[in-house]
Amino acid sequence: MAFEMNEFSLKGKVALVTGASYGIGFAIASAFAAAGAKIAFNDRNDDAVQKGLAAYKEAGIDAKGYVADVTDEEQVASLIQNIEKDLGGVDILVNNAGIIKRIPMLEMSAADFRQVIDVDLNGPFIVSKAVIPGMIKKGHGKIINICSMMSELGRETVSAYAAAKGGLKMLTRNICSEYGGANIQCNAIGPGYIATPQTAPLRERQADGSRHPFDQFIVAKTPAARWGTTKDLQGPAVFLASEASDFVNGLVLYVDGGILAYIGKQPE
Ligand code: NAP
Ligand code: GCO
Repeated sequence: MAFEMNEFSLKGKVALVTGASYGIGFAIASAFAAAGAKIAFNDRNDDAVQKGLAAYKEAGIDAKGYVADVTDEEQVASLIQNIEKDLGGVDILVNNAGIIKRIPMLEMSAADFRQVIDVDLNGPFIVSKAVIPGMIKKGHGKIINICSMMSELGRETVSAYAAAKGGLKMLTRNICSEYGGANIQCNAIGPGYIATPQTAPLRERQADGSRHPFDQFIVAKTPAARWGTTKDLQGPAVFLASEASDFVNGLVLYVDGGILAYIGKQPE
């Protein structure tokens, strides 16, 4: 059986990447554009969408940007209708929009906990639910959920985020289970520690110019001995969006420089 490189092509596919004005979402959407896809993204306010549109334009990408909050079912319904009108039905969805609140559990309010679950878990449910009927009609679809190290591991201060990302791993498997028969592949990417605005507080230089202790901890805990870049996520995302992965379903592909394989540095 001959293998053809165009199995990785996304030519003519319509891809929606949520929360993709910058950061991981922007990098994934840019890779999809390079592979031939038409790009739609949303963000919660017009300012972020305009900044995103300028960034895509600078990168030579003709993306469409929309204001929509992923936690709001009505806004998401109009988002999907507008994309259908402007570009066609969504073939590829990346549930990327996410937030984190780093607060020790005993100091965290139930309202803060709920808000993280709302964006990071209810959001992917709402957006997936809005695109799956169109994918069933088309006879194919790809959904990629952006999970985390915290889909597998806990740490101090991120109880809500870990609960949401652990839940998102199971939502991934459930969408695969429920709609795999309709030729929809739902997989996830579990990024390791990636240098973006979300993780900037963990990399801030100390007053004496030395590296943040968490920054040093992550480099020591990562066999690749570095933070990930948004570029590291591009190839895996294109693979999971393309026909090359048509029999891969319900998987979390960890792109973490080896963190999950490693017990940690031995004592000297
Ligand atoms: P980021 O830099 O904070 O970007 C997140 C994006 O989501 C922003 O554009 C943000 O918009 C948008 N967003 C937040 N809430 C939204 C909502 N309710 N509706 C629509 N858009 C919303 O984060 P990132 O580091 O690129 O992370 C992207 C995804 O990867 C997140 O799901 C994150 O949890 C996950 N992740 C990140 C890392 C990492 O190390 N960076 C590792 C693993 C997983 P605003 O600008 O308006 O806030
Ligand atoms: C944290 C981080 C993480 C990462 C990422 C790891 O405070 O521990 O922000 O949660 O962003 O999700 O995969």
